[in-house]
Amino acid sequence: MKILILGGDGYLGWPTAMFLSKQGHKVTIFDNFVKKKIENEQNVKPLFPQITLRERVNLWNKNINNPIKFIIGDLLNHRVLYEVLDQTKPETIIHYAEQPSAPYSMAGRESCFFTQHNNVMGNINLLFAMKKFCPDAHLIKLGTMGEYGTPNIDIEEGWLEINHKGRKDRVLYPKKPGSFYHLSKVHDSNNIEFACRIWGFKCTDLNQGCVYGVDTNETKLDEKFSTSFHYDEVFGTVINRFICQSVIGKDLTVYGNGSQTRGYLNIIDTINCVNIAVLNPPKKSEFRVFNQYTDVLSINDIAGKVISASNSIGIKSKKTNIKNPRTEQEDHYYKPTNTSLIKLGLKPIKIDDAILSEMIKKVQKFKDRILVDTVMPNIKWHK
Ligand code: USQ
Repeated sequence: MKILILGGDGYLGWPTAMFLSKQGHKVTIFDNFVKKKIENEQNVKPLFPQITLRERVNLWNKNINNPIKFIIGDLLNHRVLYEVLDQTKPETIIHYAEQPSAPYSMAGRESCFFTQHNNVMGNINLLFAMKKFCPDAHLIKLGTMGEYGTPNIDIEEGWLEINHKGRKDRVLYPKKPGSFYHLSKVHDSNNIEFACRIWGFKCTDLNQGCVYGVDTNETKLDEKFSTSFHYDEVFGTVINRFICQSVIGKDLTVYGNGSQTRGYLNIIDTINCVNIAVLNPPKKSEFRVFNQYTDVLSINDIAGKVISASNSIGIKSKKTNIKNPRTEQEDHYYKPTNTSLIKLGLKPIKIDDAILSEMIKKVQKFKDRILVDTVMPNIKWHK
């Protein structure tokens, strides 16, 4: 299959590119390195040393018959995008190319504007490019469980059957996101659903939980294939942050009372889920939503598991409750569903001591690279 991966340099994009290339697909990566620019701006950096994407691709291509292609470009530049879609005529497009940090989007007007402009307009350029050059391609879009927020009713997979004044309809599930970043993904979902309904596109919106993990089968092949793993307050997701905090002997930063509950998944399952979507495209005109997580846990549960895994390998670790820098519900109802991917064959990887200990051991090797100043949260939701 000809597969275009937008945002192929990132935490998820790069391992996905290697995995799909190994399956024999013709993979093209498109990336503008904007995350690297924000890293410099915010003075944060990935934990594992990384060679450049060009070097990584060249190294990967040495041992593979179907070389990964790599194009530098920005989704906001529609001319470049048109050219890429015209030339590659992808059958599947995997869209990761968005600013992924909730805190960054809440840091101020400029970073909020950048997040929404980059994410929403980039996605619109993509929809128009697809309409012109590959309207039958399957768009797989990385959305987020954070689009739903924490409603006081069960969370369905994207759609809700409603019965109103005696009549029934199926509507997009009402969204209550918790940051301008999560909100940008709600706008994307609305725009993509519109493109399916009006232009007959077929799309899968993957509403993903918080991802954790240091490695995939492909990153393990060579340290030079490491992915962009973050632990800082800007790009680090909570489990990855707690692991690094434990390794450097800092208390785990539980925001507020720690009852906040979210869906989580291992980085290997991100790839498994994307692969399932690739192999099982939706029908024409279908806007299909999968809730993509494998565990549902509170922050206190997570902290407890990281502490227990740390103890099991001789690291003494503890948590501390700090004033929540975010405006979010701490005690809330949370009952999402995630049956679609499991029905299609996903065998969930569950968070356990072994997985967390393995992460801790890998992080320990690079602990001297951890920038201690970037660990505590400075960005506040309301200032
Ligand atoms: N949290 C802590 N301590 C920390 C960091 C976070 O208690 O040191 C708490 C937050 O308050 C929040 C939860 O952990 O309640 C998750 O925070 P996060 O930073 O791991 O994740 P979030 O900012 O919500 O966004 C991340 C990804 C995003 C993805 C989303 C899935 O950055 O791309 O879409 O997870 S979800 O959380 O379901 O929206």
